[in-house]
Amino acid sequence: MGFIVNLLALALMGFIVWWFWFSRPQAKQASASGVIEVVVENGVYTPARIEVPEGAPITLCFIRRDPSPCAEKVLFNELDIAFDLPLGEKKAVAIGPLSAGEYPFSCQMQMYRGSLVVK
Ligand SMILES: [Cu+2]
Repeated sequence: MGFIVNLLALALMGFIVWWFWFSRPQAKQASASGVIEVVVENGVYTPARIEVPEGAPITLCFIRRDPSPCAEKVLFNELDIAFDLPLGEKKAVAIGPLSAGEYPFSCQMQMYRGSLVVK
C-alpha cells in the first residue's frame, strides 16, 4: 500500500514539474513584417514577452477579449505611450525603432503585465 502511495506521490511531483516547465510563457519573436499579435484575456497578455531586434520598427496588434475595465488601457511607462483597447477589435500600435533594453507594459492597474525585449 505504502509503495503505491509513494508511486502516486512521485507521479504527482512529475506532473507538477512538467506543468511548470511547459506552462511558462514563451517569448515570441517578431515576424519579418514586424507585426506581433497580442491577445488580452484572462488577466494575461499572450505572448507576455515579446522579443524584437534592435533598431527595427514594430507594430503591436492588441486584441482585447476581456470585457473588464482592467483590460482597457495599455501603458508603456518608459516610452510614454498609452492607449485604449476597444473590446473585440484589433488595435495596432506602431512602436520603435527602439534601442536595446527591456520595456515593460501593463494595464493601468498593473494586473496585466508584459515585456517588450529589444535585443
Ligand atoms: Cu488592470
